[in-house]
Amino acid sequence: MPIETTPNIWMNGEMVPWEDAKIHVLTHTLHYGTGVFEGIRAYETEQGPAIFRLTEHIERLYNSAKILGMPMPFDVATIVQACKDVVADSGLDACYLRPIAYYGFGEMGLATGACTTDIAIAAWPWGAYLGDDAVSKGVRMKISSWTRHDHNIMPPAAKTTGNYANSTLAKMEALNAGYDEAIMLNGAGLVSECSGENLFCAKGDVVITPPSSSGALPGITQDTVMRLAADLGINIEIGDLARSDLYIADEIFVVGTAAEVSAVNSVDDRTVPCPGPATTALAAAYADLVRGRNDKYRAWNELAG
Ligand code: PPE
Repeated sequence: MPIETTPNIWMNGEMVPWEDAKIHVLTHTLHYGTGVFEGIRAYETEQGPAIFRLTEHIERLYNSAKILGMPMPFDVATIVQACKDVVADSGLDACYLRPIAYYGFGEMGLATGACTTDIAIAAWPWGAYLGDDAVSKGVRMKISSWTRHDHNIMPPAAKTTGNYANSTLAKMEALNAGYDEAIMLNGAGLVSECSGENLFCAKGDVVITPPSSSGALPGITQDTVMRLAADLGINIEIGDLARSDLYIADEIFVVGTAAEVSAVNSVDDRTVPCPGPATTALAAAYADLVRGRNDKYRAWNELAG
């Protein structure tokens, strides 16, 4: 689906008209994948549009930059405020936000010492990432033939633009084979995560999600869902999962800012009961929370403007 445009994009401290928010073809990050980015959602709440866990997302952006060794030209508070300004400026009640920091035009070659970092923040409406039926009917998963990044190859805890070539290989392989999404194993053969979501797998009375040491991104939705599960009395543990654990699971769901809480109905054509009780309860609790209907976590609904 073509992107729905909004009036302006924030670039290095200024609002620039959407159609003028361009970069040079010799931008370092375009050539070498040396950018860091975030995906954040704003939701309509009774108090107005609120950006979910905005500060934590921007802190992760700065951690990604730190892992990459990328100097950042603004402080966290400035980028947090810029995101709030972008949502207010968009006039949207709900939207997806994409802050990105990249080495701009000026120097070529792999060394980044002489490069300056540019930051841009765009917002646009973005619907259900894995389809409108993802919660009720679930999605079809394929274990990817592509291995998730290793910590000493491309640090998976950094949301680096270049890391997503790996995710795109996995996603396209799954789509071309008629599936909805890819599950990636790490170099040791253990379950890591999906091309754009963290994974939870229930068996008996415990739900397991792989640790970030598996190569998974430390997901903000993953953390949110674990806190909601504790409140609901659902037993979630961080632990290792083998491919066969998925084949005989009682339920599986995947989570992310874009995908929210989405159910899985099969893995490599082995049927998984769907949607299971934990999936249904957590999807509903998450939908309420992000819309400001859970007083316990009100501080996570960061108002725009
Ligand atoms: N793993 C990966 C690889 C990932 O890309 C995401 C977010 C997650 C886990 C979940 O992280 P969090 O959003 O903090 O819960 N994927 C983004 C979509 C990527 C895309 O551009 O497409 C997102 O959900 O915004």
